[in-house]
Amino acid sequence: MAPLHRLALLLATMSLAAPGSVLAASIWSVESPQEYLALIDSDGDGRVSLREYQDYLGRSAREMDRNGDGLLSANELPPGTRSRGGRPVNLQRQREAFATRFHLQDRNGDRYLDAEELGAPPR
Ligand SMILES: [Ca+2]
Ligand SMILES: [Ca+2]
Repeated sequence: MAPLHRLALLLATMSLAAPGSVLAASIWSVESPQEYLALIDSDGDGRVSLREYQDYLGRSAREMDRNGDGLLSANELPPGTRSRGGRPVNLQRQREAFATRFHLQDRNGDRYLDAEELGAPPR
């Protein structure tokens, strides 16, 4: 598999419930890890911080949390999607899961992800 395919697969697998489907669509539209990095790198310094990573991956979930209680309940998820086991998606827990993934992807331990680290397969 090409690295980007693995990346898309990884992100689709790690994301919880509905936010993943939105994310997967945006991942498939980028051509290279460099483009993917540019999408996430909101301050434009050429590397992805944990904050940028969490903000990007959690963006669609935050938009869906209409009552702002930090949970995505069934009626806040798009029609046709279901949360795992019917339980609400906890956005804080989702952020923590993103952080765990971020640290795994940060192979050189400098607390930032470069394009190569972003495109690397999970270990
Ligand atoms: Ca950055
Ligand atoms: Ca790094």
